[in-house]
Amino acid sequence: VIRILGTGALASYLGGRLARAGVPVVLAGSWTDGLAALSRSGVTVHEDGESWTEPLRAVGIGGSLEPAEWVLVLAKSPQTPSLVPHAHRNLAPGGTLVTFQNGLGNREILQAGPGRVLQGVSTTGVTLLRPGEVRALAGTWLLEEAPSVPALVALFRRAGLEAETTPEIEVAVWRKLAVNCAINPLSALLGVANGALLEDPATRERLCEAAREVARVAEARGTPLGVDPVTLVAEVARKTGSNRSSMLQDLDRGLPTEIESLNGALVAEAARRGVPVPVNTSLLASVRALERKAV
Ligand code: KPL
Repeated sequence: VIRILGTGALASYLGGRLARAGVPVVLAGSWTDGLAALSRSGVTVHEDGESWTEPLRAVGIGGSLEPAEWVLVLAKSPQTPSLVPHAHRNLAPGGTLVTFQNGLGNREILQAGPGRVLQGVSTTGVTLLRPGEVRALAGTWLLEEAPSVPALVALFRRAGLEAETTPEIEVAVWRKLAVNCAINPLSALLGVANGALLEDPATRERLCEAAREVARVAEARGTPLGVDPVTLVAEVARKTGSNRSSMLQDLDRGLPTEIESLNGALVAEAARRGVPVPVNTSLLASVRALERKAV
């Protein structure tokens, strides 16, 4: 059994794809509206001009959970500390946890429990239209190399997802960080979908400079991105153009954002390495201010 912790956009999408391929999967979460909608009507996915609905098992995270070989953590970063006991509870012998969360530090927090924790990275852009209903723009699912991981990759592929292992998961984490530190706060501050960030020249320059700063910090800590950060961020913004970033979706719903594990963690790491990151510092301050207003 695969257990997914989370009932938001990415969790609903991944759960739906796996369930549709006949993979036994159960979502566990604490968002009552999400749980109710998924249990009542399953998940509805709009993707590639098609729409489909798939029944999905969704349970309260505090309830009785059957043993799972895989526990995939897809909840938002602010929830990670409170998820630790649930994440490790009823992990089958030899079972593994994988975090697909954005930002830095989630893996380390999850490692406070007894089970093995691996890092994953997903570049899929999913918008939650309403509880249990999402619109998805497919991306890749990268997983850290470990002996049991090819089995999970095979299940993802059976579900039609583009999945693979990588020996350089840290590089993947930092590439994704460059994307998220640039797209997420800017889209949240301006209230626009990802693609709109490329349209106005001044905004585009801030987007690109935010990504360049992350690349400089990555370089300073010995995990160079190995790709041009500007090309990377522009490509993701274009490919996920109609998606509202997860940070914008969080603000829309009055939820705390992932700003601390994204730009917050980046600014802290930059300070340790002596790398100036003025754009990220300013984005961090602005989103914190917006959060104080909204939450
Ligand atoms: O990861 C994302 C997010 O919104 O958190 C991107 C890739 C930017 C898609 O919106």
